Amino acid sequence: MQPTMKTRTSDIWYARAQNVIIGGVNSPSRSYKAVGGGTPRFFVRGEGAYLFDVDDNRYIDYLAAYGPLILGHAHPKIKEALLAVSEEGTLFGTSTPYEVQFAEMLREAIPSMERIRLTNSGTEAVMTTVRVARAYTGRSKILKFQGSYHGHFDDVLVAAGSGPATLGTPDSAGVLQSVAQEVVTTPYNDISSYHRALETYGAELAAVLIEPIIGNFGIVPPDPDFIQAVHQGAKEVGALVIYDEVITAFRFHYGSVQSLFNARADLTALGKIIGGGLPIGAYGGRRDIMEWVAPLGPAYQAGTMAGNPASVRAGMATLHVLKTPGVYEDLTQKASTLVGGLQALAETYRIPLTVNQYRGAFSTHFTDRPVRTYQDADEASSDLYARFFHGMLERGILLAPSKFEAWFTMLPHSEEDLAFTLNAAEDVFKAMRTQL
Ligand code: KE4
Repeated sequence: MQPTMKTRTSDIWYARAQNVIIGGVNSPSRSYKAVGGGTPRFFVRGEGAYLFDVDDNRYIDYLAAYGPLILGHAHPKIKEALLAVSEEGTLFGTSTPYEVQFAEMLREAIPSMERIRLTNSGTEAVMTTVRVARAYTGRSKILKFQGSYHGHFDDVLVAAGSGPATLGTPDSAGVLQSVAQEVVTTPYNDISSYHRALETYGAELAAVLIEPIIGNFGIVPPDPDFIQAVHQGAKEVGALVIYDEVITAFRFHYGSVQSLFNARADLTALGKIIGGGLPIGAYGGRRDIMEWVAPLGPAYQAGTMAGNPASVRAGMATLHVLKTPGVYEDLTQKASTLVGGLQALAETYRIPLTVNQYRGAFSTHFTDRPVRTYQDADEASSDLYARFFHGMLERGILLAPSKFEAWFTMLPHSEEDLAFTLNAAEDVFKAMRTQL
């Protein structure tokens, strides 16, 4: 029986946090509300594949800060970059050579980004691609896929309407009905619904906004012909295609999903990994579209910290490490070891489990059915995920506190870490079996 972990100091910090930070967290994802509650652990140190909480418990980390920490924590090259920044100055409010070098690295990896602008978050990046698409096309509506998350700006905090290809309804208080009415939502991996939406709203569509490989209702790759249908349909109605690659860029290989799918987005939004653990976002695309952005054009976007030396130099350091041959094969191998082990254990202990993997990332859905759409992911058991999450946490494995997130491998995950993880999972499945 696993000794119960000491969490007293996290309890104290959580009580104190709730007196000043709303919900005690600076992002709702970090609360444990989606996994039946409990005290979010408070962490003070990361080292390679591990995080250490305020009670000095060690966790093997598969959250990877929701994706950015592909190199692991406190990587020497990141330390080096940030030491230089701390000595030379963190922010000038001016142009710097670093942001030029960084933007050139991004374009070299993602050629469809002919012109680029740096921002401070993925939300800002996606939000601006929507604004620029509306400016360029002169159209007001966007189409997004149900269950996808694109950040917290109004246009995308929109839930699916009643039917499969309908106008959205606000998915957050404070989002206006008039804003939601400009958003068409349709199920991912559903070509006929997509075509129906285009028939009804195509002439009004500025853009189709897609996570080309879903990362926000687990990892869900597109069906073989889906991506091609998305591009073809958008082209036929004169809408742009925006790839939200905040999760996917540099996650699966050195570049974007576009080169894996032999596709070319009109606009692309980036974030997470490219900042090396610092605040970052970037958007870019076709030169004729991007030239609508101020100061060249009338579409405005700005930011005090945009392109700041700290985020940019940490980002460049990260990309340089990710260029190392074999890096992505190694991440994929780690994920495959975990996926194979989890599937075998779920079978042994008769736990309903579907695992979706794409190279170095995967997601665990407590259902015995395939997960290809948001609805499939939503119907998977929240209760079983919550039990799994807490059971693994108690045993020193940190997963995302939501059944809709993914496991991310990191460079420093060792064979021993993977074996330790699978042993913990066996323990938890054993305990879950007795409660099923
Ligand atoms: P940020 O504004 O959080 O940097 O990026 C927003 C965003 C945009 N697009 C996609 C596909 C994203 O996944 C995200 C942010 N992802 C979430 C969780 N999957 C971040 C976690 C959080 O909000 O705390």
